[in-house]
Amino acid sequence: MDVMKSFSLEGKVALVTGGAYGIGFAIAEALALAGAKIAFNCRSRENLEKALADYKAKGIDARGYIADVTKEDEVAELVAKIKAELGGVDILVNNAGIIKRIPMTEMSAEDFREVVDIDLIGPFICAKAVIPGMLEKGHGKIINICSMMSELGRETVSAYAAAKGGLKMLTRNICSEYGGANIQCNGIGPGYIATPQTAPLRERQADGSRHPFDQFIVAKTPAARWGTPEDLMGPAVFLASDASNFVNGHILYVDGGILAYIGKQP
Ligand code: NAP
Ligand code: GCO
Repeated sequence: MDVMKSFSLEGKVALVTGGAYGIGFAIAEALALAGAKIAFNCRSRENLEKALADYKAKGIDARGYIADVTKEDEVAELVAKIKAELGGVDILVNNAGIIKRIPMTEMSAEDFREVVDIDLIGPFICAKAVIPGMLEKGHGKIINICSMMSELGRETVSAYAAAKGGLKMLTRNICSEYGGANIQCNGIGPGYIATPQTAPLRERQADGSRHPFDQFIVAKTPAARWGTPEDLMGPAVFLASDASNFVNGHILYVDGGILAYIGKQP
């Protein structure tokens, strides 16, 4: 077996939802570097246009589409357009996601539903849209971007934790339901990554000091740093490639060791 060739994505078509910036952009870049053709979607035309320029600047001929992952008709049209322009989706990365940091007793059911809608129902809708094509092809890779909150809770993120915990189990269920058709569905559980989504947790205080949460996370992470989207590139190529054909239903935590560590004695 040519082990290094098993990591190649030549001839494959990858859809990265929410791939306009942040983690999704880095994962899409990694899959492109491994040979895949890249499609991504987001809701904002401004984000799309800037992302297309950013991909082009990296020499990546990515196709961008406006589509909301919570809208079944938009996702169906997205998958059809990709098939017409690039070919059927071989690799789906369910990356699009939001967070709302609100104490549960102050959070409206509407806010809770919006987070679950995007972070859990969206991945269901997108997986449901691409699996038929994967069944026709006889192979497929689905990578769900989970979270520390697939395993742990913390104050103010009840909806997000519920969604990401559910996404872990959706990952295992897709594995269970379609593993026999040579479709592998795994998760990546990023630790605390420096992206726009976590910017509020890293903002400098009025006196110029580091945000208390920033200090907490660095102390709680054995690697003693925030992760970067680039830390997720290698794991994503592994789970998108033939190198992981016997890995299914697994959540690969890329967290600098935070989940393994009880924390330093104060
Ligand atoms: P981000 O910087 O906020 O980017 C989120 C992306 O998703 C944007 O491109 C956004 O574009 C898109 N998006 C949001 N809602 C969408 C929808 N309904 N339909 C289509 N696209 C949508 O987030 P990130 O930090 O890169 O995180 C990406 C994923 O990793 C999320 O699932 C997040 O929960 C997860 N994660 C993040 C961290 C972290 O520390 N950053 C750690 C663990 C897991 P538009 O707004 O234009 O749609
Ligand atoms: C938070 C953070 C986390 C990260 C990530 C950790 O408010 O705790 O936003 O939820 O985004 O999910 O893995």
